[in-house]
Amino acid sequence: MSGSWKKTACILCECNCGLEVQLGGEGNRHFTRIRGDKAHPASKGYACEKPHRLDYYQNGPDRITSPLRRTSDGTFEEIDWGTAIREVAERLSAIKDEHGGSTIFYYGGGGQGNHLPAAYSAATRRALGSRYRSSALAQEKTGEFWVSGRLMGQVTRGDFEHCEVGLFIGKNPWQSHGIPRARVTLREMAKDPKRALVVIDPRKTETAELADIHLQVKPGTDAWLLAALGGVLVQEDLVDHAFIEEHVDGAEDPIAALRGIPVAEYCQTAGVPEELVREAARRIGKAESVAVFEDLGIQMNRFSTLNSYLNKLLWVLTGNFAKKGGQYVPSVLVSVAGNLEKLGAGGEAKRSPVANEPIISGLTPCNSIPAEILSDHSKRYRAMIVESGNPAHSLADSARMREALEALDTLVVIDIAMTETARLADYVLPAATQYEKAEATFFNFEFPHNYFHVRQPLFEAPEGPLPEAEIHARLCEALGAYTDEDLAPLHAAAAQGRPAFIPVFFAKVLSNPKLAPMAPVILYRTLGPHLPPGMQSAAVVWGLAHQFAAKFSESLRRAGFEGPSMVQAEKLFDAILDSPSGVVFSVDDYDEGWKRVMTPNGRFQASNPELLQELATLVDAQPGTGQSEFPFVLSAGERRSFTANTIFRAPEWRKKDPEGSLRISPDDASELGVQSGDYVRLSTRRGSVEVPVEVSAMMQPGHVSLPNGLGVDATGPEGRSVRAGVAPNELTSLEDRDSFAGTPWHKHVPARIEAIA
Ligand SMILES: Nc1nc2c(c(=O)[nH]1)N[C@H]1C(S)=C(S)[C@@H](COP(=O)(O)OP(=O)(O)OC[C@H]3O[C@@H](n4cnc5c(=O)[nH]c(N)nc54)[C@H](O)[C@@H]3O)O[C@H]1N2
Ligand SMILES: Nc1nc2c(c(=O)[nH]1)N[C@H]1C(S)=C(S)[C@@H](COP(=O)(O)OP(=O)(O)OC[C@H]3O[C@@H](n4cnc5c(=O)[nH]c(N)nc54)[C@H](O)[C@@H]3O)O[C@H]1N2
Ligand code: SF4
Ligand SMILES: [Mo]
Repeated sequence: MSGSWKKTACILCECNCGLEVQLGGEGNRHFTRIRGDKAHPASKGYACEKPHRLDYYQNGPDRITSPLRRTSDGTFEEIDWGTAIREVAERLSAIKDEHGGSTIFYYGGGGQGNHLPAAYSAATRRALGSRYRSSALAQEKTGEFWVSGRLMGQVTRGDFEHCEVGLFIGKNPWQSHGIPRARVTLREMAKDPKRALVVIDPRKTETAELADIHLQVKPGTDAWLLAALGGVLVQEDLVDHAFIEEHVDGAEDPIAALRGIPVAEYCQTAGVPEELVREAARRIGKAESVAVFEDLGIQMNRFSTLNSYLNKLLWVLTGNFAKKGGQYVPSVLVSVAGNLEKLGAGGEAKRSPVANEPIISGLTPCNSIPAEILSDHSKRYRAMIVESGNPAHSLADSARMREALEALDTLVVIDIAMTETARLADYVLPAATQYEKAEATFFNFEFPHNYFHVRQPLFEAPEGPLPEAEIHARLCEALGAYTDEDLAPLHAAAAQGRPAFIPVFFAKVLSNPKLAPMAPVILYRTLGPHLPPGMQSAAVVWGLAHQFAAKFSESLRRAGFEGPSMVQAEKLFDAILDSPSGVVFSVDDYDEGWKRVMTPNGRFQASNPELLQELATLVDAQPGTGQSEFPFVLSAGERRSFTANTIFRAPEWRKKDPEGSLRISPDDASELGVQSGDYVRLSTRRGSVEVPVEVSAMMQPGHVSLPNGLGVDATGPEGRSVRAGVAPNELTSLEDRDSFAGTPWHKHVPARIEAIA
């Protein structure tokens, strides 16, 4: 007998494809069948190979089922929730009283599919007076955010479904996805003779194999290549003068700089034939529409912020914005990039308290976190809350990161599993998994139709773990952020239904400076119990729906939600609760983009003097590692068929290559005298490991690549610790980072390789 299909979503990458699942096995607590959900508005039945292994997440090793407290001998003891919440609140309050709330640092807030914790933790952070925070975004996207903030006060995405030319720079969407139904979209682009797929990657990736033009750049030389592409656009007059005239200020500065680019010389530095670069530039310049996606290959590499700028110039100077197939600004429920308007002309980023590093989108650069802790500065970070993140594994220089985490007065970790970070904590608070509570992602970037999906829980949480909303509500209550009396009128109104609740919530909470910052947990406590069973954690989404309606009433109306904005918000929230496959909440016209450009005059501001200055330094800069001791460039953290950050801890989830081989070119392998499966010693300035190699025609000589997410310490079947593969950040350094955004150069780690006799 086959069971019934239940709807949910995949949590393994930002796409969050809709899934249908069947449950069974012991206690009915396992996934037995999984398939794509055809009713999901974005993925439409698509799913890659990874979600079929999701039972290794839901029933993975090292699940935490009780709050834990570190004892004096370094082991953990189980404590009850009452004790855990009271002690965490007391210890953090003491730090706040003595040193100020700004010394309490928050990291994380969600992975690829769970962003409600970020919404609820905002209340705890405010109750503590915490000011500094960070997340994985501050080791990949903040450089791009800074460039986009300066350019237009917004972040853009590309319309790959409709573009004539699709350009991927340091991005391998065949494996990493990042656009809906990636493999379908890529194949369509490749098949259509009128369209072109252009890929910039030093490897012949699965995406590059499909490409019409593959610019197989030498690792770390994208700045030269992108400058050359821009140079051809300007020098062959392929720019869109009418668009620039109408929409762009300050274009003359980058145009003058690009006019002076020695194209032939820069192509040679980048290792790409000049004719192919010219062909790509002409294809881009003449296309009806161009969509671009830059990702880790250039964002975690030398000149990363300059790369982002040069990439934006390609589509700004060719007028590929606010039209079908070009760049767009999605309407979002929550902006993961934060408010970028302040970065507009002359805007200054805030600075971190100890290392004085730029804070972009409110995030402390990940590579400066150890320096913010390991210091005797009075403003140093003394306590830290880590939620749904594993910085001891995922941030540069794990050894230094562990030292910093251990030096904190108090480390509190909220996770489902005993991670590398949790093992260093003073308190570990166990969370329900993403399939045991209502959850949602704020990676909603589609256009012209955008969608949102609150997933309904599939399982009851076991005795012990709690959803983050409950954890944060209890912490705020223990911190005395609000009282039962404060909530009494809200409880009474909520019992009468949402129409009665709205005015009371606005009057008692939003117009009360003490309670407004607590809005997320107050909604959870008061509105939450009146939501459908299991959906209490979705309460904060009601507030987001109201915020969205106030700002994007037209987009909502086009999506079918009519009426005044208050009514639209209520209809939207009902639709979210009633749509187990997700709901289209926003429909836009292409030219809507112009209303979303947040510069004072609504025009792009294309001149960026700091980055133009850096562009000028390329003439004298050298490609390569520049270190004869470390002649190889190691890209540490490649996305492969069976990698998913550290969401899975059980190595068996991987169907192939359980140890995560180091990919190496055939030439380098024969020079070293190694074959696939042989072990080599891989060394960098920070560490040295033994790893099996895979001789791969994808790789060019001098470039080697390790997968991401491996090397976690899981507990195996007999209680023994098992570690499969290399933890990439045992090999990376804090100093290897961008000078503007502080983002790490994980894809450009100087390395040495020796055969093992
Ligand atoms: N399967 C899988 N998918 C994932 C994830 C996962 O763990 N596994 N993680 C998700 C997350 S969090 C993210 S941020 C995205 C990241 O998605 P991607 O950025 O696509 O992933 P990577 O494989 O890290 O890097 C992309 C490419 O950069 C190339 N590269 C290396 N050096 C250079 C260089 O010098 N120049 C250029 N132009 N390219 C270079 C690599 O060869 C690689 O093909 O993936 C998401 N999707
Ligand atoms: N060298 C190198 N390092 C890299 C990268 C690279 O390419 N190279 N890539 C970087 C990138 S792009 C990213 S995004 C980061 C990712 O690294 P992190 O941001 O650290 O994220 P994850 O590894 O996904 O860890 C997510 C954590 O959330 C926990 N979790 C899962 N579900 C829940 C839940 O419902 N509630 C709670 N509270 N916890 C939950 C998991 O157990 C896990 O510990 O890694 C980065 N690190
Ligand atoms: S593309 Fe991403 S979200 Fe979709 S099924 Fe694959 S891993 Fe999951
Ligand atoms: Mo990421």
